[in-house]
Amino acid sequence: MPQVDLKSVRPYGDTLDDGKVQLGFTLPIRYGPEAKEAARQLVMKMGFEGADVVSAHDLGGHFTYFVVYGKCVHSVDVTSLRVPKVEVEQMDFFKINDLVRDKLGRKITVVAACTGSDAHTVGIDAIINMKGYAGEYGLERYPWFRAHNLGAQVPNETLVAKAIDTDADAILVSQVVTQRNVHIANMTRLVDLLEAEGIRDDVILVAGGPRISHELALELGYDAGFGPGTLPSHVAAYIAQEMVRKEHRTSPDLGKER
Ligand code: B12
Repeated sequence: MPQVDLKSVRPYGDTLDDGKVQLGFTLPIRYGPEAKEAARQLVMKMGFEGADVVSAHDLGGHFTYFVVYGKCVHSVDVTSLRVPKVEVEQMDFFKINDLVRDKLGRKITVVAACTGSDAHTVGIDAIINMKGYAGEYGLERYPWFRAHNLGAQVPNETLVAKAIDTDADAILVSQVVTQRNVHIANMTRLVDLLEAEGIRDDVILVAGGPRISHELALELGYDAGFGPGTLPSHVAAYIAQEMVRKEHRTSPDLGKER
């Protein structure tokens, strides 16, 4: 392993600290020498040194796609970073179910949906559906979870009504489309509705999607946010552990001997 200075980390191209990066982007101009020069100049203006257009593809009409190499002159102090992340002990399917059985002694009910105008269900299905994702079962397969997946384009009102109807412990929201910050408005509206119903503090509120971070979720009044690459067990472990924490807060004796 190379000796990395964590106080000054730069991109690694061919050698440590050479700062080399690769950028890919499209310009709305016709393919040709001028287009390549435009891409090169743009990358220099971004602050990279030694910009080199290594590939330019005619996309047809007035569009050209570029791959440009450049040297980044900046570095980052990794030791100073504090990134909010979901605090959870990673557990597998079996340990999670054992925890719920032993410490709660009842099933955890979750309701999930892809809300608003968003129709991208693949992400929430990956977490909830029986067949699961990336070699893991989804929450429907967990014997100590009761999972309701409401699907795509679910109005916030419908999700809240289902949560009340099922006496849900957790609400899981997927937001994939972020154009014009539609996800912010949509996620905020859900919190408002839960507060209006007086049940915000009764549920664990979880958001997820490719552009959702834990930090954003916290800012919007959620308990946790999960981004790309999330596995069902990450979510199940978080909900199970949070449920146990909650139960202990409200009745300290509960679950100890079970
Ligand atoms: C498949 C797809 C579609 C399909 C969706 C089919 C379906 N049933 O889901 C169809 C063709 C319908 C579609 C339509 C559109 N799409 Co589309 N689509 C995609 C695509 C190619 C893949 C998304 C996907 O399935 N990813 C795989 C899953 C497994 O990943 P994931 O969603 O990130 O989920 C993981 C995590 O994020 C997390 N997670 C997700 N949700 C949740 C929820 C919880 C609670 C938790 C804990 C975790 C969690 O866990 C998952 C597993 O790890 C993406 C581009 C891309 N490559 O990502 C564009 C993309 C998402 N689509 C996009 C757009 C713009 C659209 C349209 C608006 C296009 C149009 N003009 O009509 C429409 C909108 C339709 C609508 N009303 O929502 C944009 C969104 C841009 C943006 N930032 O807003 C993308 C990024 C494409 C792009 N580069 O422009 N799309």
